[in-house]
Amino acid sequence: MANKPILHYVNGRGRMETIRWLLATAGVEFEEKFFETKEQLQKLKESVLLFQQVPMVEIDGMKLVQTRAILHYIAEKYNLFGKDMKERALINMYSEGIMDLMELLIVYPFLQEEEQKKKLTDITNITKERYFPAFEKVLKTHGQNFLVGNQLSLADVQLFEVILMVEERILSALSGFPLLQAFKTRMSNIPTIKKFLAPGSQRKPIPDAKYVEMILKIFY
Ligand code: GSN
Repeated sequence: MANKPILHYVNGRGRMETIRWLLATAGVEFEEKFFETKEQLQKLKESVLLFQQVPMVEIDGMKLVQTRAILHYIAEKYNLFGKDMKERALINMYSEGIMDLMELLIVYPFLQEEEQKKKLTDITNITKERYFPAFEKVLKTHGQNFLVGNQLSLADVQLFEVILMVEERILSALSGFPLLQAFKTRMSNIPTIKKFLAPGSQRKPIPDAKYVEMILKIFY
């Protein structure tokens, strides 16, 4: 049997969390190697990180860096990347939009308290006026269960992840988006996703002050 992928990152969400989500959804078991100090990261940089950056995933004999490259490889390998070029273009387009929104939520915990207040208003507005209406419209237009080709893809996994991320910060974010609410319920009921959502999985918790401190200590 092939070796399990090994994920090299800190013990927190950051840019690795979507990779965890994708593997978990595909039903792929993975190992994690966490670094906790600047020195441990430095060692990795000097040995295996092509651009001296994480996330890094050891998979199928490769040491892959660059989040998108990793996501695309896993999506392709596990049939979560559409069935032709056009479907892939749509999946990439949706995925990039979701990542733009995700980036705002990833950065949010690192802001000062005053900045956070303003940023939360910005995130609320952009979510409710740009991103959620866009995906509600996609689902409405084709009337299917998933974003592309009536089949689960990378874009669905990311949309589901970002919905949960937004709801952690803005409780009523999905109100007024009935198709996204139904999408969320459908996704939650996929057995591999259900398992990842359950306590004890490799899913990482919402970033707290301790996480922020750890990241600042290691990376800065
Ligand atoms: O998407 C990617 O994987 C890259 N385009 C960016 C990765 C990145 O910025 N990694 C940072 C940590 S922030 N999130 O994981 C990193 O490894 N910084 C160390 C450094 O010296 O640049």
